[in-house]
Amino acid sequence: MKQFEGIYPAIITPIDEDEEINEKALAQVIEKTIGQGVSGFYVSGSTGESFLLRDEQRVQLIKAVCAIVDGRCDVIANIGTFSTRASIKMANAAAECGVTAISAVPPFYFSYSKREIVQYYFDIAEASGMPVILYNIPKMSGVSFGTEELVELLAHDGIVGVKQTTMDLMQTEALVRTCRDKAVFNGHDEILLPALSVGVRASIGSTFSIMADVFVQLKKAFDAGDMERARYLQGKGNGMIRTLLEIGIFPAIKGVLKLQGIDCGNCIKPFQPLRPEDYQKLEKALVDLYGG
Ligand code: HMN
Repeated sequence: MKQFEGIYPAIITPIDEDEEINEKALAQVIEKTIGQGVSGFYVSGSTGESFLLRDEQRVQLIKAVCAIVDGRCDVIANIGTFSTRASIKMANAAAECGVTAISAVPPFYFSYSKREIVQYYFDIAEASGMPVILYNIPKMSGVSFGTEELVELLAHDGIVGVKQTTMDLMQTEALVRTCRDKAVFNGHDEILLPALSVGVRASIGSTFSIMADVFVQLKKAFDAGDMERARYLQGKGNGMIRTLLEIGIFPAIKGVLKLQGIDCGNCIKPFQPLRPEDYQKLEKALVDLYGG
């Protein structure tokens, strides 16, 4: 079974003034982060504003990322949407684009039963034949998976891993220990070091688009047993994350990319453009992170 290891930016979706995908800026973000040593990309996720994109834009995005990456690293596409049938359609389209694996946010809004959610994942895995990575993000999806439920899902041959966007490290530790042949991804960048300490080997995160180098180095330091340096780097990254969260994580990430010379536009409305005072805070956070 494929081993996933390393840093995976949950990539933003650059857009122009008409809210259409800007593939040139997408390529710039991908090249910058590949140069910093990432292991792959998570595309069309929350950071990618997937639920604000039209279906054909999501497919365009996945196709563009696969073409730009061109086999140099992994591409994982979140294909989750509101119905099983629509998710399978998106999964098949992603497979045709050449993704390494698919991932799916649990179906939300209608408060489905656990039985319905489990079946949703089994149906996607079986119909698409693609390796599936579960997407555990209770804060945004409103779906709270219990540990036993995740273990049951991970026992399915087609389900190869889970992305843990949760602060529940006790659950993450249990999954790493119990599901040894499956990939458990950390999903909160601000706890990468604690997640590594419970045995996690890969991390998907939105802030890696702007500072992948910090987290690539952090993991290297951890692997080399240099905890002092790993803690230092986690602290550096967290300084920036604090500012991003204060401003609004997704618009703020696009703001930092603009300051770094890659104009990815604003986030799709109803997200609002950043204000001059937001840029001032981001400029300061960048100086604190990388120096002036
Ligand atoms: C995605 O689907 O885009 C991501 O994987 C989301 C990712 O897990 C981020 N989670 C949220 O934004 C809720 C984190 O990278 C997060 O932005 C970061 O840890 C700061 O809290």
